[in-house]
Amino acid sequence: MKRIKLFKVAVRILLVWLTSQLFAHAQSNNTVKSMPDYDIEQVASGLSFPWSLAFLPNNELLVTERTGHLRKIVAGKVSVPISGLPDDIYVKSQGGLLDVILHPDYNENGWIYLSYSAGNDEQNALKVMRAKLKELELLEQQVLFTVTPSKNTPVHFAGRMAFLPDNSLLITSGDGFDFREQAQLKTSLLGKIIRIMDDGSVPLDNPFITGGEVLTSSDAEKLQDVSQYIYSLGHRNAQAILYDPVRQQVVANEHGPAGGDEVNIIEAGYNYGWPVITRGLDYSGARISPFTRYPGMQQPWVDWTPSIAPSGMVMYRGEMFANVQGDLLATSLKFKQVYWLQIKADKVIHQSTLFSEIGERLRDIRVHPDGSLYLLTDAADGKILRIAAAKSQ
Ligand SMILES: [Ca+2]
Repeated sequence: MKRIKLFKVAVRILLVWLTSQLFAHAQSNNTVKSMPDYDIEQVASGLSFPWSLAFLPNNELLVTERTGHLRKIVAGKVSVPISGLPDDIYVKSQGGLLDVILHPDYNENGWIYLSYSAGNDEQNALKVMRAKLKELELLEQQVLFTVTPSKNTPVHFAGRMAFLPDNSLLITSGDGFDFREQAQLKTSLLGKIIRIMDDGSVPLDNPFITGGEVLTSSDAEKLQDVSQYIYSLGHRNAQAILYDPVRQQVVANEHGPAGGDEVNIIEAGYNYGWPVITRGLDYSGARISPFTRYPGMQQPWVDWTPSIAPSGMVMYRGEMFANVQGDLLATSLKFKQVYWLQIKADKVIHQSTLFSEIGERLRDIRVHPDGSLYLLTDAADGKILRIAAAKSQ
């Protein structure tokens, strides 16, 4: 009898211990973090569909307006348009002046990189240029890259850029909407992530380069082979791309059709599936593909079905919001808020939304060197908003 009682007690202790261990494990894996108190401050307004933002030294800002202007903002004052932009910028529907980023060695070399759609209704393409800024004038302009083939739709240009540690530049290129099958072709740069060096040359370790040989302008035929510029394929319309130096990862998001918006961890040479695999439907409700999986094609890291229409995205590495460290923040055009994707051990363990009180379509999010968040609203009277930890009382 005594032995049985002892056994029962032991089992009970073991069960209690196991339960506590399981509970602790669940807690440590799923601890949902919350945002501390914050203040939202308006930095600037009166911007025409602002698309992207870069932080210059001395707390000055550069902002692109999709409608074709680049402006500098000093102490909340918006400048007149900066001169020296190309004269072939194609402003229509989703096209116009798009991304702006600084070279990683900007303080030494002064290079500013811009993406834009160029051309006309019949023939247009995404281009990337660089230039140096002197007061309100762009100088030493160089067009570094033009997506081929050109297309005849005013949508799905993509156009986001991010530098890698070796000073190569990743560029997202959209599928042009009517040309989705080209996202799977290595002979087309539509529906791709493209990689060039900071001077526009071909990085010799690009995944589809032919034999790793150095190409010069005399190799005209080989230069026609656009596959050497491809970093990854099977993308629809990637509206954000970033490099996280801590996890040493490239992360991009993209718009699906109706459903099937995605976040992907981007690896050189991988195929992300569009339009062969998708969880989205055509806008008509028709099925685009019967497949959500296919051999040799990557599954999304995150799938947003129904769509949220993600736009800008950052991996937060600032100091101001310690709770958000190492997590993704993505703006949403459709739901007018920021999606906070909490990451643990390379897994998105929780999603929540922030800043819905702003109540406007959001185009971009950037982290200021001081750790505060800058948001761009997508409007004819667009604003720059700054979100900072609330000052202690
Ligand atoms: Ca995909």
